[in-house]
Amino acid sequence: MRIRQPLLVAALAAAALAATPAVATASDVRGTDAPDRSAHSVLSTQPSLRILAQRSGLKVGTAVNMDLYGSDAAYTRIVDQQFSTVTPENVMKWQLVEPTQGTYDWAAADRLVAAARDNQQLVRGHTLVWHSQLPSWLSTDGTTTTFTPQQVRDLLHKHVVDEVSHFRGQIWQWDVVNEAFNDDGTPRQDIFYKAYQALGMNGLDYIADAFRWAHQADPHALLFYNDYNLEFTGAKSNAVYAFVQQLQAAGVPIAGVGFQGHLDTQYGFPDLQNNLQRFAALGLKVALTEVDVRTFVQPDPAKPGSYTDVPLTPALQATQESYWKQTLQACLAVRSCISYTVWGVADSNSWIPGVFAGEGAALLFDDNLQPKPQYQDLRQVLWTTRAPHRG
Ligand code: 9MR
Repeated sequence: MRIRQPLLVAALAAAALAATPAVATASDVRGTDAPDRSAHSVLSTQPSLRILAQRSGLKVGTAVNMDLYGSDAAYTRIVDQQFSTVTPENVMKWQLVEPTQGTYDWAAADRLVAAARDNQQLVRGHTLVWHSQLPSWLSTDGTTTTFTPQQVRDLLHKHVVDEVSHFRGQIWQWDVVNEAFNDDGTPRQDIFYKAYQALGMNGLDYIADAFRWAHQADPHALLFYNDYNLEFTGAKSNAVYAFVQQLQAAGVPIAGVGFQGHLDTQYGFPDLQNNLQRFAALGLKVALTEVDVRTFVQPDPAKPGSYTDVPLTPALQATQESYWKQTLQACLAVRSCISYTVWGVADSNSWIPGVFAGEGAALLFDDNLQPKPQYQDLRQVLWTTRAPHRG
């Protein structure tokens, strides 16, 4: 599936960028006066992220919340208009597709895949094997299960084959295995690792199995290993770097590595481009798969104990914008970086406030689905960066 490139796109983009402010003002973005969610004047008059990204061949994506997609018109319009690839935020996870053992529910995921086809978007399948969001009949904590090791291996095989077969031919990239390593570089001791060890194998052999099974079920899908904190050079990034070389040496059909990109202004900007580059130098594709940039936000005076999605200081807002620009610039600079996906549309639907108290404002659109300066920053980067074209 390729997005057709209208001949006039570049000229239109230039004209529209010139005619509009490069960066929205704070009042454009966070105006509290009865926001009009229907108008979207900025969005409808400026070339979208997906149009601007055509210059480099980069796909720009978002995670999609299927409780909102199709029911919230403004949300749906942004997903359809701005992005050339979509990732289901939750609805392809094992817990959601097989809530009862042996009974599949593909409805929500099918709806997203169909919408993506209508909108000429590619789909990142997320995620086949993960210690979290497992169905409760299999494991309630990711580390213990009532099934025997051989049963776990058989269940994993069935799950991977059934899910990949169901979506065969419709998925561009699959996150086959997600977050298998700890920050110190050791393997995560989840039910899969423990089952394989108990069977007398290397605990990490479940990963090679999952890639091979997925490849048999859909030979054309690009199969990815996906994780967080790979952006920073350190124990985890080094461990994954060594491990994917073992997979390659063993002939495992791994096509790429996904760098989630959940950044926080308090930790400094990572050595991202070098890390993307060193994985790419192994002959792998790379992708930014879950980008968001959180920061400390202002308390909500109306609700004690709650927070707004307004950064605590203008300096933090500026740091966020700098991080957003740098993530995209790093991806654009590496020809094998084939997609750049943000983890959600608006601050109001982000996972961040639920997990990091006092932090938020992590996405490109505000609580009223109005574009933030970060959104304009990405457009500016796409327009001004000379990047190698990716096929
Ligand atoms: O954004 C997802 C959120 O809605 C879920 O509640 C959460 C469950 O752990 O998963 C979130 O997405 C995660 C992604 O699937 C894998 N990388 C980390 C993401 C944030 O937790």
